[in-house]
Amino acid sequence: MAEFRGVDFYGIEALLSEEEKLARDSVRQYVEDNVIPIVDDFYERGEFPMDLVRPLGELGVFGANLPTEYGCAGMNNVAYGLVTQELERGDSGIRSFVSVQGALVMYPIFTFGSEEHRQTWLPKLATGEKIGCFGLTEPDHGSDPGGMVTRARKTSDGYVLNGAKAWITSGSVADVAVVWAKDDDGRVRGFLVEKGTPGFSAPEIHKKHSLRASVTSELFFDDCHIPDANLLPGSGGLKSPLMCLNQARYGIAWGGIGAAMACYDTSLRYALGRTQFGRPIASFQLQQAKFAEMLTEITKMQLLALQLGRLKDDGKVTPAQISMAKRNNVDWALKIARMARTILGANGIASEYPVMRHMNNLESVYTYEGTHDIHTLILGEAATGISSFK
Ligand code: TGC
Ligand code: FAD
Repeated sequence: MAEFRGVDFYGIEALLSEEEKLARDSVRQYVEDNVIPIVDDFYERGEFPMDLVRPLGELGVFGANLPTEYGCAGMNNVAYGLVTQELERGDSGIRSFVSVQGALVMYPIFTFGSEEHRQTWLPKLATGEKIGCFGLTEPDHGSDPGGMVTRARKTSDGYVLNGAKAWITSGSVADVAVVWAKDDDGRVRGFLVEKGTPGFSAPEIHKKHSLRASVTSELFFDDCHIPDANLLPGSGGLKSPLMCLNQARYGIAWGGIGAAMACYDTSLRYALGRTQFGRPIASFQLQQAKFAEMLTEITKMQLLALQLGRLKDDGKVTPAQISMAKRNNVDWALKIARMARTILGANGIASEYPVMRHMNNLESVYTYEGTHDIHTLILGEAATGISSFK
């Protein structure tokens, strides 16, 4: 099969710097050689490919937009976005692992941690020697994390955590969990909970139809004692975890482009090669309408993500702007995956092609990091000035 060259209908390539293209191309090649050939088997078995973690660390994708002084790649946000795009062209589960490690574990340690936290954790998380997870969602509090019931009770030398978190990516394989809990004053604080801490367990959730090449877990805290030193001192209020979500949602907005490109590319090659009624199915107007729609929407997704990245690099991006890109790009990635699946006919459900795997994965991506509905309401508030949550 010919090499994947990306989708660039609007000459967006010319808007990228050499460094940005280099970051994208090196990850694209890595994914082509090392992720795509194996990921479907892992997906079928319901396993995360752990052997990819250290090589991904060597590639510099973990916390890639954090500073080099902590062992990170120090990329700008556009380059980082292009990295997540290429990872998700492979599989949303691989991109999820990288998003959690960088945006949801390294970012809060960098932003709310002490200098000792940064020195201890960031270099090891950057190489993949250590793995992290992020516990915000609870069994009874998903879209409404402010209602969380996990508590951190102060003791003479630390805190005692009690509660549970649900649907936590990488939970069972993590060396450290960034856990959000309310203190005695009802204020949300972030804690580093290390694997093996008495009272802490992280059983894996099995039997998923989506993100099968990703570990998803519950986290339980049963009188789990956390030393004072493991409080993230700069954290305070629900705003702290929501700031982390901005970082992850940003990467997801780009990731959606990667999954959409994979589905577009697969279905176009298929339609050009598949003959019915004596002609390639790509020649039929009904199928051409699908390609016109896919190409247009991928181009819009790219423009949205690129300008979002430029705003982020200029320090001007707002959470609502990130919501718009996450909402739009994941929604369209899912629609494009469904369209691509129809073009492949019966082969669309076969694991020989990546389309249905992407489609199933995107159902999770549509829900996590703020559901499509929640981002609709965030944008509704940005437009009207009226919050529907209060
Ligand atoms: P609200 O009163 O609006 O806000 C509380 C405080 O936070 C501030 N704020 C933000 N700050 C930074 N970034 C944002 N995006 C922010 N959104 C709000 C806000 O200004 C306020 O600050 P202050 O100083 O006044 O205290 O909070 P609310 O309780 O009304 O909730 C608002 C809502 C619904 C938008 C929010 O809670 C929300 O986003 N819900 C969705 C939850 C969610 O996205 N969870 C994701 C869990 S992690 C995950 O899914 C990982 S997937 C992993 C993978 O990639 O594999
Ligand atoms: P609910 O909040 O119960 O929502 C159910 C439905 O109600 C949705 O359609 C929603 O849009 C709708 N709804 C809710 N509130 C409103 C409203 N005000 N108005 C209109 N409709 C509304 N969380 C983490 O903390 N860390 C992780 O690493 C993580 N990884 C995940 C991995 C996977 C594979 C999945 C599926 C989820 C993960 N999550 C993680 C959890 C994810 O963030 C939540 O699933 C998500 O925030 C939605 O919460 P919920 O599932 O409880 O749905």
